[in-house]
Amino acid sequence: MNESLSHGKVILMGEHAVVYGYGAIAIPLFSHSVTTTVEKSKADFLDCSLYKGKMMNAPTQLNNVCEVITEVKKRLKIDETLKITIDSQIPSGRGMGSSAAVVSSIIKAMYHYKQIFLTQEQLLELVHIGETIAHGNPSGLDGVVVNSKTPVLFKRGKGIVPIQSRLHGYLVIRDTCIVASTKQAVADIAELIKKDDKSRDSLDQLGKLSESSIRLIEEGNMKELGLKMIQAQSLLKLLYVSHPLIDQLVDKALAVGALGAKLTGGGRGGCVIALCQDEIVRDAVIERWNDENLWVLDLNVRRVESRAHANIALVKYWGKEDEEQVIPYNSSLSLTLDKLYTDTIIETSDKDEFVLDGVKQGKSESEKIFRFIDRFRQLSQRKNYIRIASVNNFPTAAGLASSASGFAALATAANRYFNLNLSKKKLSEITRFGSGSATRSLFGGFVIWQKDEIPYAYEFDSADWDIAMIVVIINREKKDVSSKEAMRRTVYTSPYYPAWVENAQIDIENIKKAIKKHDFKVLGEITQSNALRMHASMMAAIPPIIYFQPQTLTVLRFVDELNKRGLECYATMDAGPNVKILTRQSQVRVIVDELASLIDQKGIIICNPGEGATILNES
Ligand code: 2P0
Repeated sequence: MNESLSHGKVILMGEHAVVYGYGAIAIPLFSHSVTTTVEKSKADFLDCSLYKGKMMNAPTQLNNVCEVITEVKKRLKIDETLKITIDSQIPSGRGMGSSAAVVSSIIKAMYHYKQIFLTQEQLLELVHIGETIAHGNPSGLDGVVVNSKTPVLFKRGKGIVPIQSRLHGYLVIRDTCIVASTKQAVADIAELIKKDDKSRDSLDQLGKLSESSIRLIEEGNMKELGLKMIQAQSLLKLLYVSHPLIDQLVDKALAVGALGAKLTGGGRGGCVIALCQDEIVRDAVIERWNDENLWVLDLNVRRVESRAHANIALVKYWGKEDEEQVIPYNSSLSLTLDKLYTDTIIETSDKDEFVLDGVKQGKSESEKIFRFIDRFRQLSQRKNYIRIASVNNFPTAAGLASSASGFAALATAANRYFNLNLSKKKLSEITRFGSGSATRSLFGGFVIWQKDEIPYAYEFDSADWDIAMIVVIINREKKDVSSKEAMRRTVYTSPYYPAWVENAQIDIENIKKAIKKHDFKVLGEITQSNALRMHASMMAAIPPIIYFQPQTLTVLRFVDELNKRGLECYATMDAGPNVKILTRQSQVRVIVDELASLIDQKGIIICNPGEGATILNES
């Protein structure tokens, strides 16, 4: 069985003005879709809400559907007879793109049935055949929007441009159930503007409102967009295309806090839309509009995918002055790595769920993640459930900074999903509650996590000089003492801890100078001694924390030996047995060849400086 989906559409701004060359903006109505299935059958058979029976006996309202099916059968050389089942949730005859969505879903399902690739051009051309039968002279707008993932701007004769929407909140749509002729409304306006300059002026203003709304949609400026909708409604009223019921519904929506409300489509009946910034206003509008013929379009992003790279500290963060507020004892400095990263998807769901590397996580892991997510929920006032799926392209929790890239990717996706638009600095202030080192993975190159009243991270240097890091994996298994617990134990029980903090503060100042001067020798020496001092402080804790394994020592001594032979390489380690070698891109090959006698090649990852966290895609 082959199933294909298309959705409805709603016009946000620009109806009527579009006839005079201005742009109109339409939004895909994801909440309302059509699904079509195609299967072999004894006769050509149609099954939809309007009709169930042989295609040859279908009523004339389905002429568009039958014509398109015949045309596709011809093009794809389908000789067998088919049963086509159409399940549409889009009300027909309401300007919501029902006919285009139905026809387009059928076309996609038939191509899928024949396993033939369908291009966008072929799809639109075939939809046009159906739309010409249904509407006479279609603009082509519906065919595009019912298959689009983004809002679109449509201009007569100029085609369609996608708009990257940052809108959030909800659009409530209410059917007045008054049937009106769009054709008549268009003709009446044409007469009106011939006689009356003021009407011409209203029409121009309407067109300009529509075009200036594009920027507001891209910026997610809901308030301004709402005001433009209110102005558009007044102008449409002046052009005599509103209706007393439309006016009443608009007033009711505005009275309960909608940011804007107006008719959509031809007017004099049809549908009304209200723009609502949150769930509270949405529900208030639904209550005031109290009707069965009412739909809600969720404008919020439904799926975001982000990527953040791991970072390795050259001056480490080890210990919290304030555990609850996650204030480190000292500032730290790291290098972001290009080859190690986490990809995270956040999507709207009917329950909270966290999946890591394809495995659904249990209560305690999930609770930690969702406590973090609740900070974003609180800021955005969006309370819906989400599914989080993260994939690390390297071993998790083995001292390779997976929590750093993990929480940085999660924070980046959440910032977008919850439409907060926080700057990276602000985002780093929240990210620390997931993991301190994750603040640094938001940025690329050399990054500092600055100790302060509210600690924050920033890019210190882009690292676009001859720098590389070789990651040597000695053990891929999850460590048995978490860094959080190891830090705490070191702070409370190690007599060397105060000396570590004092020294780290000196290291950070000196390493900054070395980076600015591109002094690789000093950079490497500080990196190596800082890591060993961190491990010395934790070995002195009670009970001791020993992340070293026999091979760790072998590699450390090997690096030391290479260094003595004149190669520029220095070792660092984190909360695990694996070793990272800071070196020059120009010396990587020699070092890796030398390492081959000690370490399996599969355990060696060659990294260059990496970029900051980014959004990979969204819909
Ligand atoms: C660092 N590490 O600077 C140090 C060096 C490991 C060794 O930061 O408790 O997972 O979640 O803030 O960030 C690892 O600790 O600790 C870490 P929390 P995190 O990279």
